[in-house]
Amino acid sequence: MQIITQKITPFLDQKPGTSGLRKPTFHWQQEHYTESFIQAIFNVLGVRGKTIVIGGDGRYHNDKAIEIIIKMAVAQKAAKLIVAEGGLLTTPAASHLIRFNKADFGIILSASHNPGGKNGDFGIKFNLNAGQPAPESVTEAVFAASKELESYTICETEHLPPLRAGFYDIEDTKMEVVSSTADYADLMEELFDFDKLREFLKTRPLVFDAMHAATGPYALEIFGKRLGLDEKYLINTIPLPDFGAGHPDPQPSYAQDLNAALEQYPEAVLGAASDGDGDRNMVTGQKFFINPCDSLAVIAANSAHIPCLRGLKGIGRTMPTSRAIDVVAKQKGFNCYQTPTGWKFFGNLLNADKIQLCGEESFGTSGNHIREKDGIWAVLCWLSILAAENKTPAEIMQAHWQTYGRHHFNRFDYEGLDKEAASKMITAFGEDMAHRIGSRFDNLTLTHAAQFDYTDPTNGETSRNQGLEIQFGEQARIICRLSGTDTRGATLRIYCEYWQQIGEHEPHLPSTSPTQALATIAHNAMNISERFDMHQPTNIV
Ligand code: VG1
Ligand code: CO
Repeated sequence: MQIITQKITPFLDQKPGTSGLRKPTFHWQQEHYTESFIQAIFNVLGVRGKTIVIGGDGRYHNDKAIEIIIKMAVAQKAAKLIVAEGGLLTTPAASHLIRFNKADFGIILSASHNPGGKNGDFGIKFNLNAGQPAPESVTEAVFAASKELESYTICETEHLPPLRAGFYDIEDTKMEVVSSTADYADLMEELFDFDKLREFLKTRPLVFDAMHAATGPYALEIFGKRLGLDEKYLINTIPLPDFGAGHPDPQPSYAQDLNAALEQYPEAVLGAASDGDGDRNMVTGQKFFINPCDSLAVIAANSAHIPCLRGLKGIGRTMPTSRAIDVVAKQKGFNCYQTPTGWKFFGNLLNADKIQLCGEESFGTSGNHIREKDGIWAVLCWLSILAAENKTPAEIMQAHWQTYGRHHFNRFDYEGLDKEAASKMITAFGEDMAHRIGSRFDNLTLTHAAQFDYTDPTNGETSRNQGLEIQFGEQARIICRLSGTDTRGATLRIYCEYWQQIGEHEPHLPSTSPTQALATIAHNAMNISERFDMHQPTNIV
């Protein structure tokens, strides 16, 4: 097998964002581009003698990228490659495989919920040996390495083994192709009471939309085979390179198929969907959407019903995620940590056993069984709660709000902005608000306005400027930050949270959303209409 060292002119734009490096697919298809990023990862994490997990969400360019990684790892004498069958692996399953096999690191091919295909996006993330997404110090080192890269090393061969389960030798490197679903499904079976859930699903089925993404085979294995759910309730389970031309983003705007299935099967009590790489989850009752912040709070409040969460001591949420879970933590005596956006910030807290449950407003929830968010795990948590409480999701939510109050929450996204202009606008807004502490806005008093800086309590590493946080005491918050996952122009995210006490005598919800009033304050204060000629957000979640 011939080994080639290919000289290149370094690429200067391989800076990982919130979750790996994401770019339009055609960008990755440039000559040497994918190879450059892989070499930068290898240069930082090492490759000779290492064990590496490889898999992806099946989107267009998945196969090509896997082929490149295998050829480069073999040329650079990796000891062992653990590759998913067909190259298909969800992000949570990848995290598990790394831990289960004590691998040195993993490379996950995914742009998550971004659309795929030739005209969509592709991405690469890399996770360390506890299964956690590389922290900022490592992603920064990879970026630095990529900017100085002068060559990469790869072997030339037309004869790689097929991605079918089995053991293979390629030169000095061992390659094991593993079932992508079996180990993960076994883990879920250890964490939950499958007998109880099987019984429950007999009369109160779940409808699950895999959105033609990586979770399809897992849903069939876990909900179908192991929990006995009729497969008619599992929709869009065939992974497709372009997700069936859909948007594999589990949120109300893309829930048409799920809603139609829930209507078709009125006996279903829970609806759920997951994203391209299976780490996100949306849960819903019949005509009753559950906000991810509420979902996290409900899971914490009902952790006694969830076998793997018994003994919960600490929880984590990202800063923009609503404080609904803080109220639960306070009442139940759990420690509560607030981290910047992105799962990578939970890794050290989980490793240090400071938290056993964590989540993000962006439909991410997980525990300490792995180091990634986990869509199917969250659905199994909800099924466990429903099976124990014998209530509908709407009844569970209502009861929760009565006990803890309700944190209304919405995210208002403005897409396609000029990055520098948007960034300056947030800074100016922050400075203006900081001068107005104590002022009244409608019936709210401004108490705090500053960028969120985070110091990791396990190692003292600091991450600055992680979003502008504007507080109106315990009552409300507005948070502004720019997305770190977009691939075409900047996206401004405005997160609004408003707490409402729901007494026994006022169980009905207000007809208008109080978060809209907060969004209007931010929109007007930043003068978005004039500055960007945008009179309303592109999307409200
Ligand atoms: C978004 C979400 C963030 C999430 C990240 C990766 O990042 O807001 O909460 O961790 O996506 O999720 P940003 O920077 O665009 O706001 V995934 O499922 O796309 O890996
Ligand atoms: Co994802």
